[in-house]
Amino acid sequence: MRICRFVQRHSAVRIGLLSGEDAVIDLTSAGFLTLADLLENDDAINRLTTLTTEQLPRIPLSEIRFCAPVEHQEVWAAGVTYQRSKQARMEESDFSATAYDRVYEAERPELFFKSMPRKVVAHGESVGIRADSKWNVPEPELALVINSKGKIVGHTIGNDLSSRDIEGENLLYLPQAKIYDGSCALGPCLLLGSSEAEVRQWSIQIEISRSGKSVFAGETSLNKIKRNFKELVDYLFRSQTFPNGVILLTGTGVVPPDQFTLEAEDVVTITVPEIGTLRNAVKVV
Ligand code: DO4
Ligand code: MG
Repeated sequence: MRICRFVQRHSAVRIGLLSGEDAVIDLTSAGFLTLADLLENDDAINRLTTLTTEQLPRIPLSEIRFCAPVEHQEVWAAGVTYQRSKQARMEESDFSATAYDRVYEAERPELFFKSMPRKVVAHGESVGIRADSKWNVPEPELALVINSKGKIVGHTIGNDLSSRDIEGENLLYLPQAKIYDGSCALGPCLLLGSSEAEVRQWSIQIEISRSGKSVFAGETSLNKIKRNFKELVDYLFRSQTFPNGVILLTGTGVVPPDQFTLEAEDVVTITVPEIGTLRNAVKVV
């Protein structure tokens, strides 16, 4: 079941159930007013599973705009969870190489704050690259959707945009490399109910195009994530509560070549076939 937040023309934000590849069923008239209703409440999910949708409005996707699939959840991210990410970070900085090497092997994962919900960019909106950075990259990542009880209730697609020169200059600059306007995109929807074993059989793909031509494409299996999802969630919830739930990006396993940097008007397309496609143009912020 894939659910989303959307607007139709000037409507208020509504909750939708994606139907096939071309339409959304408006769940608002069936009493589903927020994502939180569904994520926090097993009964609501059961109700959704048995819902008869024939009487509900069915709207073509061409008539809606997706909103980011977050309401009040903070967004956090795990780092250096793939061998490829560890290798790329060690190459980007002599200064920080040992830190990345150590955290990959350490018991405690790297977890960092990524975004306030109101700053998250939706499918179809523009993501940002920093004006004071010369080396900006997208990071295509699986995102875990976790409710306030620490249960993984869904998955979505994330882009953890990063400034690699700022990150590489000094590890203490990590928040500036990772958090700025437009640096986090999520969407287009949430897929409810898949187990970790199922998700690990999927892959995540990225394509970056410039003036209509592909300038980078890559793909990785989600099974290459070194740590299991429960371990990441357990660490995130240590000494910390999330009354509205939380989204956790699980790290990147696809890194463009070192000469590559994003430019304004590039288009970044990230796909997990089982979830959908998150596409965003790039602007300088
Ligand atoms: O510490 C660097 C960030 C790592 C990261 O974002 C990733 O591996 O995806
Ligand atoms: Mg990342």
